[in-house]
Amino acid sequence: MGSIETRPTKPDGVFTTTCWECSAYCGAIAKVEGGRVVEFGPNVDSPHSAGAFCIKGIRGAPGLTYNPNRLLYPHRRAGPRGSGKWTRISWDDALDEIADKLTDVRRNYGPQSIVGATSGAAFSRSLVTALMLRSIGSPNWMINQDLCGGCRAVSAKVSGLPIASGEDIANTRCALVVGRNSHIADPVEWAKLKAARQRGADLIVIDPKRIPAAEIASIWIRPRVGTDAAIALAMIHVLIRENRYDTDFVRHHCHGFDALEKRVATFTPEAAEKLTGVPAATIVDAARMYASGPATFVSGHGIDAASNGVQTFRAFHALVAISGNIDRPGGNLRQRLPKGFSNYIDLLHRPEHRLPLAIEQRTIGADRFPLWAGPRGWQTACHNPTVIEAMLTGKPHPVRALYASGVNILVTYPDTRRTIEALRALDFVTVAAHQMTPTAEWADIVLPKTTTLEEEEVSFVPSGPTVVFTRALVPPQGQARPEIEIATDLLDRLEARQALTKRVLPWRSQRELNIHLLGDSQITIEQLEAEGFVQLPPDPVPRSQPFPSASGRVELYSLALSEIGLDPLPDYLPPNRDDRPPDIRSRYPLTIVTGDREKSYHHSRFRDQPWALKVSPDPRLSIHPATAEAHGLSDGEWVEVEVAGGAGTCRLRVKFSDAQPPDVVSTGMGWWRPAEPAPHRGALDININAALTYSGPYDPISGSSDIRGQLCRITRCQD
Ligand SMILES: Nc1nc2c(c(=O)[nH]1)N[C@H]1C(S)=C(S)[C@@H](COP(=O)(O)OP(=O)(O)OC[C@H]3O[C@@H](n4cnc5c(=O)[nH]c(N)nc54)[C@H](O)[C@@H]3O)O[C@H]1N2
Ligand SMILES: Nc1nc2c(c(=O)[nH]1)N[C@H]1C(S)=C(S)[C@@H](COP(=O)(O)OP(=O)(O)OC[C@H]3O[C@@H](n4cnc5c(=O)[nH]c(N)nc54)[C@H](O)[C@@H]3O)O[C@H]1N2
Ligand code: SF4
Ligand SMILES: [Mo]
Repeated sequence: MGSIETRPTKPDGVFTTTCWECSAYCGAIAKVEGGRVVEFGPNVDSPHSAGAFCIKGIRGAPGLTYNPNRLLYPHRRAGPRGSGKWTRISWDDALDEIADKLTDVRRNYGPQSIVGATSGAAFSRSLVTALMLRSIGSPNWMINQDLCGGCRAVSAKVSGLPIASGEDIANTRCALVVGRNSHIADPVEWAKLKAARQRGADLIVIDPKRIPAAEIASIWIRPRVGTDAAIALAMIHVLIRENRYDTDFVRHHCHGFDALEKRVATFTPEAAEKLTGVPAATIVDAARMYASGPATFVSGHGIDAASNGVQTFRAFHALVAISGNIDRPGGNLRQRLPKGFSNYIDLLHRPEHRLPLAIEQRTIGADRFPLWAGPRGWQTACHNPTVIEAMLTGKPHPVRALYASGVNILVTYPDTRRTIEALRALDFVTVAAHQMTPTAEWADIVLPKTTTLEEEEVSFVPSGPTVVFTRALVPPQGQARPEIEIATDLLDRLEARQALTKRVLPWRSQRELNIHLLGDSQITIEQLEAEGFVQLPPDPVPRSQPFPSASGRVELYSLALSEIGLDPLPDYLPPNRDDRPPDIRSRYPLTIVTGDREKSYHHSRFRDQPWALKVSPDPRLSIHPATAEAHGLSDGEWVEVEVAGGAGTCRLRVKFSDAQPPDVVSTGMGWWRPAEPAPHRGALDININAALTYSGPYDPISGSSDIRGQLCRITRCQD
């Protein structure tokens, strides 16, 4: 297409930019020579990341862009779906065909039978995909946040406590780190934690695994997997019993303290010891250390993505509130955007970008999880497992077409086989990607997407506070295009076919969207282009400002939950394995944790890059040497892993490690092998999600599934 061939070339030089490979948004410096990024590394002058960076930025971002296996042109499948045979086609042919197919599906089954899949609204591609779907008339799009930070977000919402990213580690006297391995997941946060420790702040780490933070902790608490809520409730119990809570903050800013006090009455440290395996005295010590504050709660995925995840976060959020650690230096600070600036989640909720309420209420999963899916949901997205069910059964209504972008659902959703069956059942699948992922292999048409070095983004990072800019450093390789250009071109074609409900994606380029995000903030795109980022003066939220809840207070007793008949108070919900009968427990003697992050990979990305494969060539199962010995296993051996109530098996390589307790094994996620044969490329073999189920149980509030804490057994592989 003309617009692609005439794209302006970009100048050579050295530029400030922002790495967009993950939501740490590290400030970066890029060197461009001959139209190619030849160096990509940390910017020590970045106000928020201050030189922190990781190998995924240095090697991964250029590696993805200049990958010899990069998808550079649109392709149509040339054999049956999943045959691995493809023909290169033009953008015009690709988009016309997609428009024709979607028009047919829309006419035959209704707009809601077309569904999107993206990662989540931290990225523009997800907003764009959601608004594209809405324009077609479908409120249905899947995000992977039910497997990520969804429980934290829903708890924050129903508690009226928007404190995500507001950890004031720099000024704290105590950091309470729960289910978070910043050492790998977030180099910016890890640098801050280490600095806090060096200047004498305390560090309490709650993690079943002896991670690097546990090694430098004042107190390391090692709970049974999935039982953290009991620790938080017992800490609240101690604070109240010993009168160590902030009576002033509770009186003026909390709702439901008396009810909370009653709820925690039975959660003595001794009771929590029985549930969690953590000595009561340790819980008391931790509670006192935390209460002496100011203390900041740093939380992670280790207590999220679970069928009891929202209640676990509710308990910690209540602890943060009654200790008065909110909107106080060194505590957890409420976050707000710079005046006039918008973020993607805001835009998703703005009336001008929405469908009529009656349609949005039919978002798949909104009937069952109204605080997750549909108009009242955090990001308004669907409940994924219910969508997969709909793809397979046509219930609650048919789903016949999928547009997936920037997500590798075949590898990253639990129950790989079922995801494949669901994709097979569809009439039409489009995947926008950087390479032929196992998800893309099940498409009818694949579209080449630009990478973080080729497209621009604008974002607000609360620490700093800074508005950061990701520069389109180089023109796209091949015919890759940014999401927004794909979406507008497709919507034009659908409009010509009278297949739109209401055009709610008004911007035609990434630049237009970014200018819209900057809004009336007084920050201009020209300023960002010149300087790479704009640091703003600190803008703390005063405590006197009402909290975003029905009562205007932090809701220890949540009115939003009580209104829909759910438990309004935080509680301990035991991990599901505790309900398993004895025969299952003896057949599956171990507990599995999945999702250990690896420095060289970002989920399923970089899996064919030589530098990454050199660091980590095979998927590992960390196992205590004593347990391995009892199983007759040696280091490096391949084992088959089967999860109780799971969906299949997967193969992993034993790695001896005494970091986790003897009854716990842990593994990563995101494994596939790009060099292996299509369509699965190892995704049914070495990917832990081939062994997990996505069919429940679900968190009653967020609909999240368990990706850890199940019983499992391992057997030596025969070959
Ligand atoms: N290099 C790299 N960095 C990444 C990513 C990546 O793929 N690669 N992914 C990014 C994304 S999207 C995310 S969501 C984050 C996730 O990163 P984190 O938020 O750090 O989450 P995890 O690594 O899943 O787990 C953190 C810790 O939780 C512990 N844990 C497991 N079960 C429990 C439990 O029951 N209780 C407690 N208290 N702890 C438990 C684990 O032992 C682990 O040490 O990482 C981000 N950063
Ligand atoms: N068992 C288990 N499952 C898990 C987890 C776990 O711990 N255990 N973790 C969960 C978590 S926290 C997360 S966040 C998810 C991650 O799940 P995914 O988001 O599916 O993971 P990625 O591998 O990052 O997939 C992104 C894909 O999109 C491509 N991509 C990257 N940027 C862009 C872009 O700008 N546009 C487009 N079109 N494509 C792009 C990448 O090349 C890659 O192929 O996995 C979840 N699944
Ligand atoms: S942590 Fe690594 S991948 Fe994430 S933004 Fe920073 S450099 Fe990029
Ligand atoms: Mo995530």
